[in-house]
Amino acid sequence: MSTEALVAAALAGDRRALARLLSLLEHGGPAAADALRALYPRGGRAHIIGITGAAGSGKSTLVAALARHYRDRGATVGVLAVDPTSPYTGGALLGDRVRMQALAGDPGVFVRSMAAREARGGLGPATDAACAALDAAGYTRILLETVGAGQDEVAVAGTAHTVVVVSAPGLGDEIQALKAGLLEIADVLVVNKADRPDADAAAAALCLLRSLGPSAGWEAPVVRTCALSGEGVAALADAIERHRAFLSASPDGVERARQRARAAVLTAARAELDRRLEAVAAAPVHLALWAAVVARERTPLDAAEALVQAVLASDPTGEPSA
Ligand SMILES: Nc1nc2c(ncn2[C@@H]2O[C@H](COP(=O)(O)OP(=O)(O)OP(=O)(O)O)[C@@H](O)[C@H]2O)c(=O)[nH]1
Ligand SMILES: [Mg+2]
Repeated sequence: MSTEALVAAALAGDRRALARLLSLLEHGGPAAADALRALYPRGGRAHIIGITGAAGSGKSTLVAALARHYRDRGATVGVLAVDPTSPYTGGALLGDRVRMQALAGDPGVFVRSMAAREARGGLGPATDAACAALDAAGYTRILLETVGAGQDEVAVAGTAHTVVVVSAPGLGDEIQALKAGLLEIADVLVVNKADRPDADAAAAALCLLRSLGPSAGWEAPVVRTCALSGEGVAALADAIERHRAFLSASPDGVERARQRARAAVLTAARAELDRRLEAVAAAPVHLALWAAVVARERTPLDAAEALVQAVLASDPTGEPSA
């Protein structure tokens, strides 16, 4: 099937074509670029919701619960689980198998895991491309789960319209979140596992931490959820919708769109530069360069400069130009 036909089939609702399209986008290269060119003008309607936070806080369970909630209200849902280390498989994809099984076979839900090895935070050009594909295919809510907490997780703000930072009582997450800069990117703060006795204390701690930060414009609400029972999930969805409304009605939304675009372009540019750098470095002509560094005739920094010059002189396929 040609790329054009694949895109057409995916947009017409063929799920297997969509799955193949996502693989093609993940793989990258000229076919992916062609596909994305066809997809991009068709998107812009989906609301992308980043779900991030500490490992084990219940992100996957919450994603499943949110997906169910959106389905009950007639919205179509795309789910992207991004794990930089271990690709999930089928049933193990989301924490709550039962909930996801209830969604399996529902044509209004499309679940995909991505083993985005290439980028910080597990997010890369392939993630942006996958969002664009799900968006163009008509999924109106895209849930993007990133794994673990850490500095890299901040990258989700470059892709998502609304960032939900999930913590749970007893994990010491409030402090961890602050350290990792997650508090700064949070549009909605969730204390999940609200069925636990120390949930109130965790929520109070988060409210306190939030009050220490800047509060111009949007102040992230703190929502308590129990993803297992579904309690609080409607309130979370409400908070997300309020943030969506806020974005569409304020200059912050315009600025944020610009920042997202910038992040997407820089992410893609970095990946492309890296690809071309690797291609150029693989040319035998550079063996002399490594040898010069071994012989201490050149510093790695000076050799790097020579390599950068070679990249700049190369054509986009990565071949050094004659
Ligand atoms: N008590 C309680 N347990 C929960 C709740 N939500 C999730 N869990 C449990 O917490 C554990 C971790 O849930 P996951 O949804 O896999 O958490 P996660 O944040 O996606 O985990 P990673 O993706 O590994 O970082 C599972 O055993 C869930 O059943 C909740 O609201 N209450
Ligand atoms: Mg998970």
